[in-house]
Amino acid sequence: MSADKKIVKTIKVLEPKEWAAGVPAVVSAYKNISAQVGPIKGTKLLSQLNQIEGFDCPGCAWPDPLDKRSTFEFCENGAKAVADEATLKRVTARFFREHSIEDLKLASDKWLNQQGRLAEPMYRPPGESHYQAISWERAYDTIARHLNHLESPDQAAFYTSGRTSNEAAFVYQLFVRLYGTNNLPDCSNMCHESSGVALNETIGVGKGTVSLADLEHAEAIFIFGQNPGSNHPRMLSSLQAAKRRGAKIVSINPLDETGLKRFKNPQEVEGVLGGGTALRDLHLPVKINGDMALLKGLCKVLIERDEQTNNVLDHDFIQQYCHGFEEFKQDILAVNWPDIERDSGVNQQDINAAAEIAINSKRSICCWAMGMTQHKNAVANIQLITNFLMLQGNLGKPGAGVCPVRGHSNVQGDRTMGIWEKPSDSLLNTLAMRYRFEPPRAHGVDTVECIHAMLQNQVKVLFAMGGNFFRATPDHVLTEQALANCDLTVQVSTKLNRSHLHTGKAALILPALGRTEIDKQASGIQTITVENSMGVVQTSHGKIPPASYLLKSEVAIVCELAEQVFTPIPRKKVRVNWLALMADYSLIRDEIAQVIPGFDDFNHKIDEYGEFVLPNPVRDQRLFNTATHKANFVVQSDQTVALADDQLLLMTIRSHDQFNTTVYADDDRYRGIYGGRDVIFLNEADIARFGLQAGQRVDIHSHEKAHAKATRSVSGFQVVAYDIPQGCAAAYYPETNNLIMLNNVADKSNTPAYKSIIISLRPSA
Ligand SMILES: Nc1nc2c(c(=O)[nH]1)N[C@H]1C(S)=C(S)[C@@H](COP(=O)(O)OP(=O)(O)OC[C@H]3O[C@@H](n4cnc5c(=O)[nH]c(N)nc54)[C@H](O)[C@@H]3O)O[C@H]1N2
Ligand SMILES: Nc1nc2c(c(=O)[nH]1)N[C@H]1C(S)=C(S)[C@@H](COP(=O)(O)OP(=O)(O)OC[C@H]3O[C@@H](n4cnc5c(=O)[nH]c(N)nc54)[C@H](O)[C@@H]3O)O[C@H]1N2
Ligand SMILES: [Mo]
Repeated sequence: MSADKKIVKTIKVLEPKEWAAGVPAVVSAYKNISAQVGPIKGTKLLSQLNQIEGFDCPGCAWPDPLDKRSTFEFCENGAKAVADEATLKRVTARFFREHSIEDLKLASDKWLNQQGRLAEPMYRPPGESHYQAISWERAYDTIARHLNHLESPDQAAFYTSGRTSNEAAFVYQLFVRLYGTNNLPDCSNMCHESSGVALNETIGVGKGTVSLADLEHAEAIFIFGQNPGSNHPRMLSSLQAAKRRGAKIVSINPLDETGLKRFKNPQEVEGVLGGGTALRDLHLPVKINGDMALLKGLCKVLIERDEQTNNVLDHDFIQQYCHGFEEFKQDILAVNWPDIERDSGVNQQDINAAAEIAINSKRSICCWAMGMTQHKNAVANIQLITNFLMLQGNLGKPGAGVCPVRGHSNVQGDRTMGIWEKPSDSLLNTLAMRYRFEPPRAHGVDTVECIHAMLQNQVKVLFAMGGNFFRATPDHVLTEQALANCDLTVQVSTKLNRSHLHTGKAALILPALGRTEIDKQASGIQTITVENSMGVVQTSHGKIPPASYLLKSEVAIVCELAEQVFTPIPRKKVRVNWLALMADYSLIRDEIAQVIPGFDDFNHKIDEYGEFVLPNPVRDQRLFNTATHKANFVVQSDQTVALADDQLLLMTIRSHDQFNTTVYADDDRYRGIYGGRDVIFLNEADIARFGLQAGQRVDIHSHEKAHAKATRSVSGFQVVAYDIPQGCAAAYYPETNNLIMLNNVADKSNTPAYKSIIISLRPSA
């Protein structure tokens, strides 16, 4: 066995980089793909990435330009995602004979992923130490037997990660609801749920309101808690275009992320040879979770200036479209600068400078990602961002709006297709009418609730469509126990990960086709569709032969399973011809067109144009489908996390060489970290205050609240002195997930507060 057991070696720390992309990004893209599939096939694959007739990048959800796509419409990290999926290495039955599950638990996330593509269905019988090969028929039969023996359909839960296509997501939610439950937790519960909840309450739509064109026409762009240089690299091209048109860019982030400093566009000669484009005009080094105070400060400057000049706020917009302005104004005017400075960690002068940029802009956009959504008060954060924009009428006009930048490439589309534990009545009513059944009405469990339900033996079967449930969720101690309580856990996957090792009593691995692969069904080669972060629905065509003849598409897996599950109940089967849908995905799109608003003429639209834009009432008509029928100002009470003297607030973040729980390599080039991931970034003053030294190893302990005893810990993290506000710390996800308690979640959205963890440090033994 050669799984790389953990060896502690010194991690090399260099100065963070001053610019992003450029030649190193291109070199890294080609190096990665060549290493996995060879140079010729690699170059060919990259040339098909994000082209109209090619495949959609399985990386992030950043949109492709609608009109002018360059031949290099991909980024370094998109190339890594493609290379990772297209790898020539395979995990076969032999691999599982050679490695016991216990042994594999000792391997790193990186090593597990590097073993290659899962090539055949595998089964772990109860009590066995190894997985064994199983046929698809027997695998379906095993799942169907478990599902059909549960006392209630609510004893099963069906997770989704965000790579699943619209077609697969639609048949999946239909199957689950026909089976009888709304237990459809998804990765969104851990990601942008806070954005959805916040925006639904304030503006009546759970999605962003801007398009790529808006971004390029904005006069000011505020970027809160996002690291696009690593996680949405193609966004840098849009920011560059905006910059060249004279836009001002403000970054609000505890870290001065390299990607927002300066960008060398690898698609331009200037980007290869020249000095690149400076992006952010201003960086506000906010303390972790200091954004509410900062946003209140920004709103205060705008409101007070308007009292003097009467030309800052858009009074017509507020009058005609908004609700609750007076109360909001009084609340904002009541906050004082010493409190704002203390709670945000940013001084009044810098907040004034940012407000000045807003005041001088007629069209402003706010972008944000996980730095805003993964705190206890995440929903309040996002409502304040929205309210800040509303003050100047920055909703529903060109060049302005809210822009939550999504994570997984189809996480937004999966929601649109009905992957949601809290479905709307209108979706359920439409499903009821079209498929003539009474859908379950009670809301299902979200991701955190699912873990609680498994712990209490209320959920006994977990079926996961993609993702890495065990590793992505909080509190490994409890989550492992929760999964072990299940009678059966099923992972539909492309690559080996920890969720295949921490399982229920019995476990199945069902290997699926990836986005890059040709999907051939009875009627011929199939097209799938996805929806990007800006509400554009696009087609994707797999280009390479499947990694193994035993792989099945996610659509096929759902349809064949549904056939099997509903066989003893023919009444349910007749409503949907699963095998016909599986044979021809355009029939699924016909169903989607009947059920999901905005998809009329779905097949025709994609045949004709390849892509189309979904309606957005706020963007298109300034229509706010909220309880008040207006855009709501919301008064937020202050919520700072209290810390004891020996405690810090930890945010868990992504490196440049990972995709969520998939670790490609141990480097984080932009932040200057090489050869390891077990690091903790600290301010020099804190290092001195705790009597530590850079380079030393520490154990990290987490606490439920200030002064409380430690509950969880991880050990052997190398201290790195970094430009981060005092009292704050940063470390990589997922190595630190065990530190997050299951009940440390955001109000209203129930998203784990992955970026607000109270910790203390002790030197490692
Ligand atoms: N290559 C690559 N691409 C990806 C992913 C990946 O792992 N790798 N993941 C995908 C997914 S699912 C998602 S959700 C996105 C994630 O994209 P991001 O949200 O950019 O990812 P994170 O690394 O979690 O970074 C959060 C940023 O928020 C900052 N931050 C943390 N706490 C706070 C705070 O309290 N206030 C403020 N203002 N800032 C804060 C951090 O310093 C960091 O810059 O990327 C997607 N794209
Ligand atoms: N501490 C901490 N934890 C976090 C976060 C954080 O910032 N900090 N971020 C959270 C966020 S934003 C998210 S979105 C979640 C991510 O949670 P998940 O989406 O559950 O996790 P991923 O790591 O994206 O899942 C990777 C696995 O998906 C499978 N896979 C890849 N492509 C496909 C495909 O096309 N089909 C199928 N069936 N399987 C596929 C592969 O087997 C791979 O191992 O993690 C959350 N967890
Ligand atoms: Mo995400």
